[in-house]
Amino acid sequence: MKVIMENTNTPQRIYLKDYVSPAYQIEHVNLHFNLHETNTIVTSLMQIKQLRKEPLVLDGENLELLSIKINEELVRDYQLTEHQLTLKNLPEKFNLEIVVKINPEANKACEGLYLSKGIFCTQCEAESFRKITYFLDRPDVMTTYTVEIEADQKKYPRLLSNGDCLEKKELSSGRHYAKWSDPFKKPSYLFALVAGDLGVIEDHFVTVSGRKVKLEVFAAHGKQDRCHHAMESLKKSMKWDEERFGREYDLNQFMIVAIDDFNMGAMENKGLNVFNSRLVLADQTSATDDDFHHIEAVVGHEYFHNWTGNRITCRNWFELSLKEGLTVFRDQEFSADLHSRPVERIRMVQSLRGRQFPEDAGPNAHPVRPASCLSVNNFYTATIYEKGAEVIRMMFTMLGKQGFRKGMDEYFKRYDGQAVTIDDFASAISEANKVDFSQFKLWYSQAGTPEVSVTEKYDSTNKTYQLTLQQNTDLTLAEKEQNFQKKPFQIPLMIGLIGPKGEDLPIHCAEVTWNTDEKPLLFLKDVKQTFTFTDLATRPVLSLNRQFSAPVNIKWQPSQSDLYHLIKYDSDEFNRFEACQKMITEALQALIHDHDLNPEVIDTLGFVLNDEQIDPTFKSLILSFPSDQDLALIENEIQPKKFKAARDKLSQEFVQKFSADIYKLYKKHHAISTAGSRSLKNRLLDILYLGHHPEGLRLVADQFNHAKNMTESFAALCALCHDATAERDEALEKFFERWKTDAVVFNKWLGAQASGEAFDTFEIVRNISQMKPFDPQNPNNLYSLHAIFAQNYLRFLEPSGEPIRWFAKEIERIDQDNPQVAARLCKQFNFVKKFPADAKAVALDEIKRLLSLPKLSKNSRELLEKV
Ligand code: HT7
Ligand code: ZN
Repeated sequence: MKVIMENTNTPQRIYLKDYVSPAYQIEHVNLHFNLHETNTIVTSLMQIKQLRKEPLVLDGENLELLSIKINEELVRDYQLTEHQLTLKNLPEKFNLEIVVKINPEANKACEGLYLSKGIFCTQCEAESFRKITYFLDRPDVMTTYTVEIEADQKKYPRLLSNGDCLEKKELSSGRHYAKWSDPFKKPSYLFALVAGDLGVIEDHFVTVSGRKVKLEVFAAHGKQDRCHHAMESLKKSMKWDEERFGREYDLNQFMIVAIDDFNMGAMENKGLNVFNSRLVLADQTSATDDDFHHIEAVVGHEYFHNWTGNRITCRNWFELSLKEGLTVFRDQEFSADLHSRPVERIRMVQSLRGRQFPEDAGPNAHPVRPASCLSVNNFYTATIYEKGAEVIRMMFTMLGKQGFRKGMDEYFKRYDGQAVTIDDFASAISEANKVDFSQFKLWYSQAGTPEVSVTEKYDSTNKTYQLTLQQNTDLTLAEKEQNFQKKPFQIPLMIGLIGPKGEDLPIHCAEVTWNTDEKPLLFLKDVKQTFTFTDLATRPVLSLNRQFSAPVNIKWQPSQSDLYHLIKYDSDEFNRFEACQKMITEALQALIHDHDLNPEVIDTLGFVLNDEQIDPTFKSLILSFPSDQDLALIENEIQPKKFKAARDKLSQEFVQKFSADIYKLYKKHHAISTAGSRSLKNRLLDILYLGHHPEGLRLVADQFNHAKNMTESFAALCALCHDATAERDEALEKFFERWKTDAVVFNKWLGAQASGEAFDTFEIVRNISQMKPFDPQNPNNLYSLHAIFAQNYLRFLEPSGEPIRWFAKEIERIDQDNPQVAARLCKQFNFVKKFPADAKAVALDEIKRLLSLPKLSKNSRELLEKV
């Protein structure tokens, strides 16, 4: 045996172009777990086939190697480094047995096998199976698994793994045993094990071919009553995937387990999804309407991975968007089919603009298929997920629903059971529809958000309207360094022309393409193109990029009257929302730069407020004001006080002019118990409170004190946190007493305070972080307090720099235990260049200090190095 120590301080950059297929295939693996909190023994027995005559290099981290056997013979000749085990001179086929010891209790990273509140659980994506045993821990090595688990029967009555349970038995000395088998080949990142004392609810689903599938949702004892919404969402997902994509579930059982300590939202392990408990547990008293909606979408997302991710997986992690972009698209369509399509589209775009556009404009901009990275864990970005979904949505828009389904059927037919690439996906979709995607695929390799500038010319004599579109996409920092030449994108823009009465005018234009859903599309392929529309007796008002058909920024300066025309009449709800947001944003920008507020803006808001045709959820969205993050994206400097003053002024003017209408509408919807009415009345409550309505504070306090559900109570609590009043303190105390022992709801108490505008917010946040029941290692607590506070620019960017210093110290502490969570907090520095001068100087110093720490994780290092 030879042990070689690597230098772990210089993480290696990896490149997509260096991909080499595996030299060995693992045909089957049997894993045996002897579970003990501090010393678990893992025995793996792999049947291996050699594909190329090369040494076998297995991945492994934080493992204590106990023994290696080849064909039952002890092996002494091997090389061991901190991250790899190498075996040489191997036969073409052999059985390899490896025994290792691991310590789940000491594992605080929530990766590999760890303990969460006394429950053994695993998280293997992306590269953490190697923290469980030595393995070819890469997604293109797909294997069948059998899993044997032994544990103390009293402490761990449930022993779960992937697939179907084959056997259960009692062992001596209070231990017991279970054996699971998963007949489908899968990559190691989809392996899962859970052992613990859990409550469960059970149900079943009969698939389209008549198979009965047992469904189980597991959670801590006493929480079963909060699992029903997740179960219903699962059944809806199974049915929807059969109907919309012809995908039937393949195993005899499907399990969801809720865990309190989890780095992300959920994980699609084959047949055994592990969820962050905040995305499972919900009832009217503990969860908001948004939580219910989010749970349904994430249960769907993880379930849909069974086909897009598990049956067909990624060849390597650069291709992550193959499964994530596609599965986000599928979960978005699920929500749109179940609820209101326009409302869902607005929510998607708000999320894209709030998370992905800033990423694409910042130091960590990368293409949907990145070319290189330091840490694979940093791939889990809004670009891979949300922009990836937008790219698929553009295919869907170009081909129409039918054409896209044809392409998806072809994809499943060609690649089931394989690890493939984004190119493979694109070829299945395009070849099934006989279209050429060669230019379109640039969306995968070029980063940045394209800007499309609009010029219009109407000729009343010839009754023609000319639309000239020009595209530009700034180079990212990385692209500038590589002298990258960007090519024009193929941009599908759904279009409408609106007449003087608000009617959609007929479209006559040779260059328009009609998709199979009869929607008119313009394809902008060159840098600049002019499109001519004929037979227009009057000048039309343009409605471009309807449904947000392409993820671009439209640079267009319509006249005020055209903008108001769109707000009032556009038949495309998304563009109606868009026009109203444009009006509000421009009004705020005027105020930020000390210009006057145009009174017509307030009148138009009043028109929207009183429009009885508008559905309440849509009304609450159309009346929403841009956040600090939205303004940071379009302003050169973040000016938190000015941003707040502008928003407050707009609310005040609105309340002054429409006080009675807003109040009346609030009261009306307060009496209706639907999610739509709650969302509108909560928006109006905010406007009344921030707009200084004389009854504002009383209304908020009353709503809190008499809340019938969490949606009402949480909205009121958040509003109260904007001022240091006695009402705030009372409400916080009451909420705390009610929920302090609830691991999920406690996060709401944290989040409300972290997002508060009150002057003492930082002091409160810092105090909470040092007091029980705040758990300084729990990811949800850290996201709810630290991450939310860092987005609260008004209080985070205080000129003293104290909040930033505290935050950086916390990153340093967290990074030692849980690099994934620390890296997520590091992203809050992405906009450091736009911070106000004092805060910027402190932040840059702190970033430098963090980078000088020799033990800083590669996750955090990669992100901070770029800012
Ligand atoms: N595919 C899952 C990603 C995920 C993950 C990745 C890295 C570290 C921890 C993680 N937990 C879950 C979730 C999904 O996108 O469906
Ligand atoms: Zn996913």
